[in-house]
Amino acid sequence: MGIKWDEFFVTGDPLIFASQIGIALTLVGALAGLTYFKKWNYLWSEWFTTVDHKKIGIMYILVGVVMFLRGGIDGLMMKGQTAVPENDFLNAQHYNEVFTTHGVIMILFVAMPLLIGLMNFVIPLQIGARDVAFPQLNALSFWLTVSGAALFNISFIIGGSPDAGWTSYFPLAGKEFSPGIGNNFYAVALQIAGAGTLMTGINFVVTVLKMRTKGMTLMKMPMFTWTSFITSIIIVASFPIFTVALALMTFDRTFGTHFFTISGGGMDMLWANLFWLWGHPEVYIVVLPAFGMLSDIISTFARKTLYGYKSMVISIVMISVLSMLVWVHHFFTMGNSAGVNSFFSITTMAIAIPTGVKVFNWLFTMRKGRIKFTTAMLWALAFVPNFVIGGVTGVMLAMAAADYQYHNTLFLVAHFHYVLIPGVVFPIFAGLYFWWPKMFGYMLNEKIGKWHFWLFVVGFNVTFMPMFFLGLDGAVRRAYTYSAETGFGPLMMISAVGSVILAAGFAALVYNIYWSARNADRNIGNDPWDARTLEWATATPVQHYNFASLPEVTKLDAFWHMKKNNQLQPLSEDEIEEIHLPSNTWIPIYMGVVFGISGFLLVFEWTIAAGVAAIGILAGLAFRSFDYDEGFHVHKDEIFETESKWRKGANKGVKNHVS
Ligand code: HEM
Ligand SMILES: [Cu+2]
Repeated sequence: MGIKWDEFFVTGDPLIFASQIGIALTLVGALAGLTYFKKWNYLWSEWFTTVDHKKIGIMYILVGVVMFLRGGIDGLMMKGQTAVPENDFLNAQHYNEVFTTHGVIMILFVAMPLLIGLMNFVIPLQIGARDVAFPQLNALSFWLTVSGAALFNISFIIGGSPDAGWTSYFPLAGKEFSPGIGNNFYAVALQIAGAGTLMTGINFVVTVLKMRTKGMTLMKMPMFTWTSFITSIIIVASFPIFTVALALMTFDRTFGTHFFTISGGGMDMLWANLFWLWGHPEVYIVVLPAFGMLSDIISTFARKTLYGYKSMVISIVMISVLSMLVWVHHFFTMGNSAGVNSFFSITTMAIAIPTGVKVFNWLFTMRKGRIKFTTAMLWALAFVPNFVIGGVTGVMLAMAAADYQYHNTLFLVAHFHYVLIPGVVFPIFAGLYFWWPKMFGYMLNEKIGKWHFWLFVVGFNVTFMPMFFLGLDGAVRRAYTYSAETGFGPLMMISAVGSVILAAGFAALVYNIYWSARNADRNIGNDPWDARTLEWATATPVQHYNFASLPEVTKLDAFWHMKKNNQLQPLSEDEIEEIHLPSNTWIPIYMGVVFGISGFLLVFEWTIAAGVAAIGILAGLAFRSFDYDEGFHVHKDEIFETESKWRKGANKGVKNHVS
């Protein structure tokens, strides 16, 4: 088996050629810049080898934002192609590749890293802990995610992109119909990133169960902690299914087995079932933490305890159980009996009940609250009506008989973007505006934030609303073009214009990050929003050991009550004890690199070389086993100095440029 060397680089497409040159130049520029400004040492010791959940969280967020650029450009290219009938900006093959990489990247390398990044940064602080349960494992999760993302992303310049959709259904995704190596990138890169995600799930289940500070019972946990906890359980339950499915895919494509090929005695529907047994819970994996962030943000800016806390928790648990029982709604039209379809119709519609409960809880939390219209709150407000459109069209799709009409049309594409963008992307933006001061010690600019908000929300609706009507008129998804007689032209054009507005909104965010990093006020105190949960009881930006002494919790919204009851005593010198923290380690990043190399070789089906490279993985495990590093201690005087410095300026009140 071998790949011809002349097929190694993707050639013949001017767009891709330009990107190749662009990427090469950027790489050379970045490497030269880092060397010239002597930043390697800093990067290595402060970031690449860190095991600090806060830094790992920030790196996840960086990956997510960069990948959003890539996934967004894919989206814009598709909208450009379909803006007018019979366009030839992208040909059929290129369009297939673009919607495949767009879908995979948006879900696995945008939504997941951004959410896991925020979880990483916030959850240990919210539960009053010094870190996650397994800090080294956390770093390994991150570097495997980077490794998978890097491998997946190079496919379009080296070897060729996967092109069988983000669902990669067999038989299309098999060797017979996709003989190139593009789909190997899907199988191998997602395997590596998935392993990282699974470890994150395990880590956060243990962290929430074992690391909560004194007094924080389960029913006193902030809602973001609750949803992250349940999400982690869903990860642990569902990711292994994907692991198995991808492994079988690799066997079929690379080693000639026939798990999914009918002619060889396998079953293509086995893939569809395994994929969606993971894929549907995956939707909740991205949406639940987002719900949790919104809950905390809404209660902060409505200045009220979350309405119906208990019903909220019950709803999340119900959603998590139901999420494992609905997967067949993704293929109502692929030959199930009426009985099977009815069962899955009903379970699917049942999800609307707990979800509806949550929507009413958010509305009641805001009712009679003195709402502060910060940018973070605007995202939360816009979430409600937009997400409801996604939810209601979801119930329409859940009716199996009706789905025969909607299936594989742009109606579906509009539906899931109305779920994923208001339900995941809006909350992530809300979370970034909300926690940015905790992460970096300054706020994102609220005025640019409002530009970001309005452009993005208007652009989003102009892009995706027409797709509902196009879909009802019969426009199919994943089609690279259509004839003028269909009459799709005008709505397609409106939708394309919308995507440009949307992109301008995203550009405003990027500009905001740049502007605020340079110009924002650094003197903002530790609690600029008058918030309610424990992460705001720390310094801004957070001191590396999080809490000098671990806080004790008596109520929900612990920090709020501490403030109201004046329990925020300054620490005295004799209350301070030495703090034990884990040391940095090179092993996680090393593992990311060897997994990446081994995966790359496997993608190219150089199996012996891949096996040899995998020895490097075993070596990493061995090093880890013999690593007796016991961590280090932060000394009392250092803690005392840090603490007195920020506490002097603490609780300056709300000095945040928000009127
Ligand atoms: C930001 C602006 C976005 C634009 C302009 C956009 C546009 C599109 C378009 C045009 C398609 C393909 C339609 C077709 O079937 O021909 C598509 C598919 C898809 N999008 Fe997006 N999208 C955006 C954001 C997102 C986000 C944030 C997510 C997920 C978090 C997402 C997930 C997906 C998925 C999973 C598919 C299906 C891919 C497939 O058919 O295999 N998109 N998008
Ligand atoms: Cu589903």
